[in-house]
Amino acid sequence: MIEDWQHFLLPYQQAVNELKVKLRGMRKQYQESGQHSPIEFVTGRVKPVDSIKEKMVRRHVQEDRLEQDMQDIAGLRIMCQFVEDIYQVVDLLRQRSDITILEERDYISNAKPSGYRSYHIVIQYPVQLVTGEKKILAEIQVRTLAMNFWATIEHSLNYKYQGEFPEELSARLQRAAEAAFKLDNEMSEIREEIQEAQTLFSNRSSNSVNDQSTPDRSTPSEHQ
Ligand code: 0O2
Ligand code: 0O2
Repeated sequence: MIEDWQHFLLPYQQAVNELKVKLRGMRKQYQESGQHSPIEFVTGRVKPVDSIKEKMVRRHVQEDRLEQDMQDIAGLRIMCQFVEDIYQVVDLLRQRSDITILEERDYISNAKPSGYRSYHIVIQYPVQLVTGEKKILAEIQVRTLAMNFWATIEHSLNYKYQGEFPEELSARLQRAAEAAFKLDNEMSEIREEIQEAQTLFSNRSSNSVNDQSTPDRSTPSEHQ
């Protein structure tokens, strides 16, 4: 019986915090080198205790098997602009020496019956505790902004209907998921043009920031 959930979840929180920094660092590196970043933004969370308990009942997970059998207590989400970026991110993750990939689930080419699309990766990640190293499981979901929009909406509706959608709503959601995927494919078609425009735009923005931050040396500073 887990009596102190906060204590149990501490390494998971540490893993989420560390992985957020690392994944956001990858985006920074692309930005610094003036390249398109396959990572648009990163979020992360530790599963709330109530959701853990609910999933334990739904998936018949015993408390003493929680660490091995519940893969998403630590959850990271990577949002991308284009479907191609998702596969680039997955490749980048495969090359990292600080994580071990245990499982990959491609719900992009194999959408779930609900219409849900994302690429799921289950990893093993070592956190350094004062008591020593602890390897924990974490789930990374990689998806486009359009997939994220759909999943966020569907998740809230799911909460309202407890998974028992009226047929009409369920059909509409499936159509919406296909429309979102069509949007992703349309954007992929003009990806090069979009990226070129974004590079121009970000160079212009950083130049104007530099212009503003460089003091005019011909006038004495107010602080002198
Ligand atoms: P910025 O400058 O806002 O981009 P934390 O770990 O404290 O940074 P927190 O509160 O735990 O973040 O939240 P979470 O859910 O992990 O991540 C929130 C981050 O995702 C924030 O970035 C949001 O800006 C970013 N985000 C959320 N939705 C969107 C979106 O639709 N588009 C974009 N581009 N970013 C989004 P930061 O790092 O706090 O900084
Ligand atoms: P949360 O934290 O509320 O998002 P299971 O959880 O039993 O359905 P399994 O096999 O453990 O499935 O893992 P799976 O299906 O690879 O991934 C589960 C997670 O993917 C879910 O977590 C959701 O985050 C997301 N997901 C999967 N299917 C759907 C879907 O149809 N709609 C939406 N919106 N998200 C989905 P949880 O447990 O729901 O937790």
